[in-house]
Amino acid sequence: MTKIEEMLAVYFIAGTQDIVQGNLFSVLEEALQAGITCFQYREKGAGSLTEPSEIEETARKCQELCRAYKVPFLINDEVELALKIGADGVHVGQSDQAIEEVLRLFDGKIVGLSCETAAHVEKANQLPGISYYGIGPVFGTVSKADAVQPIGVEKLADYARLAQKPVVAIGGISLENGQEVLATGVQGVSVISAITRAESIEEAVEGLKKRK
Ligand code: TZP
Ligand code: MG
Repeated sequence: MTKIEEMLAVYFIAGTQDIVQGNLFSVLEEALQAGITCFQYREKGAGSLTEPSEIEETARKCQELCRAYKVPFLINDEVELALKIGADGVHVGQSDQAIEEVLRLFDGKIVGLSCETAAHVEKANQLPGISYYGIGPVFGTVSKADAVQPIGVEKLADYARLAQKPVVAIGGISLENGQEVLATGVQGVSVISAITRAESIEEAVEGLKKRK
């Protein structure tokens, strides 16, 4: 059993397109060794794989690595792939497959939903099956070309208060601003570039944990 709050602490997201050094598997393994608490495979945007068999093979390898470290393995958007390979769960956005349908398919598994507005959070609060909300982007991001305007930390704090589920913050979160983000009351931070572009993945993961 995964405790969702603990799983959200240092939540790493990546796909082929995010890798600037080494390869996805070496970066993921280093991040797992450093203590990430969740991994989401997100193959999306410029430079991502497009061949379904290659995506499946990559997903399975990432899943195997996560299993070895007992870290939950989620897939972004691709509900069918997540079901096919038996991922621990799925993360979807507001314009992906309808959340009600996703919840039916993933009964008993982890389902995360992206929320960008107070209205998104209020609507999500009506759906008890959702495991957690991903709220953001908090800051500008280099990792998502179609990201909406950043909401900033004040709105993040407002939305987190409104949320009846655990919250992970996303978007432009770094070693420099991570503690300020965590001080809003969110359960954790989800990052791409803070890990994929880190000089030291070990130091990045350590520095993104909430200081007591
Ligand atoms: N959704 C909102 S911002 C974002 C996603 C997937 C990208 C986060 O990447 P980074 O590099 O941590 O800003
Ligand atoms: Mg999506």
